[in-house]
Amino acid sequence: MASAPIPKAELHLHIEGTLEPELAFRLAGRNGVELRYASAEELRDAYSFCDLQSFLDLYYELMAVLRTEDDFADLARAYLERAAAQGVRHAEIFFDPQAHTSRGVPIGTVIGGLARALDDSEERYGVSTALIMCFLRDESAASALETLEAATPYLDRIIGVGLDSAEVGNPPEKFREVYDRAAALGLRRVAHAGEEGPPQYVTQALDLLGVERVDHGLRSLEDPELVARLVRDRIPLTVCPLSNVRLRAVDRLEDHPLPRMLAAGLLVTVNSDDPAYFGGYADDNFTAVRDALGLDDETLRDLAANSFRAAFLDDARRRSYL
Ligand code: ES4
Ligand code: ZN
Repeated sequence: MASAPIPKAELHLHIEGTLEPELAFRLAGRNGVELRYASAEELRDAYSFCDLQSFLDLYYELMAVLRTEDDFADLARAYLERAAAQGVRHAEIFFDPQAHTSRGVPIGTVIGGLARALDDSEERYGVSTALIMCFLRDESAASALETLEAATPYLDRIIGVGLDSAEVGNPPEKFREVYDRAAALGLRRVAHAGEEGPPQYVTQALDLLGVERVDHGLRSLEDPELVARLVRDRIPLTVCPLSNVRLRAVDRLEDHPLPRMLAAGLLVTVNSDDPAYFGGYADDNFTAVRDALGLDDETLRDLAANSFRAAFLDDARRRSYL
């Protein structure tokens, strides 16, 4: 029998990216939403992407099936159950409120449904959780600010803010004011940067948005001064290996820069991003990099320990996981 998956924290996970085709069809049926695919199998066959945008187009299209609190609770429960089976003990979960409010789904429905699933997650699945609200960077800063204001009644449910969607042409500086406001509200700050965008976007996220963690950050490797800074300041990078291959940021898993990142002394974690679309959940990513890159057990243990080091946990809890 295979050994139990190594205990880990998941720090880069879009809850909308955990929508499996079968659940998409079940929710479509329940809500009377038409999908332009005949079956879950046909939909799964469409999961072939050439870049970030080609994925985002399908990702946003399928969100049409998410309409009620029950839908968001069912989505999150399905994820948490899978995460637990993959050794995840703590999950910091991204969600994209604007992708729902723009379709007429109130932010309270989104957060209320997710919160219902997260509330009994420790008891049911043994997974502690936190929610990170992401702004869509291809929408305006004004829309992000409105979203932040709309979320104020729910801030006790949200640990921090993030920045996702189409990166190139939407630099961090666009959201400086939004992040200042988030900081004033006591929220933690992270941002996707250096996935498809240049290393300057990583630097901007640090300097202008005050992020404590960088999501992806792969292209940081092109700037040695930036790497030195990330190492010195112990800024975690939440790397998503299967995502990087599926979205063609990296040609083959065998060529993934993860070993170079570790050798440089970066605080790297391994995560699943949008696991329903990219072919694997948290431990699937660990297993894939182990096999493709020949990582030894000690390196895998370091990666898992990094996930708890990089998590927004209080020290007592962090110690209990490490
Ligand atoms: C995303 Cl892989 C990725 N990159 C940027 N934004 C996203 N939203 C969901 N997945
Ligand atoms: Zn992501």
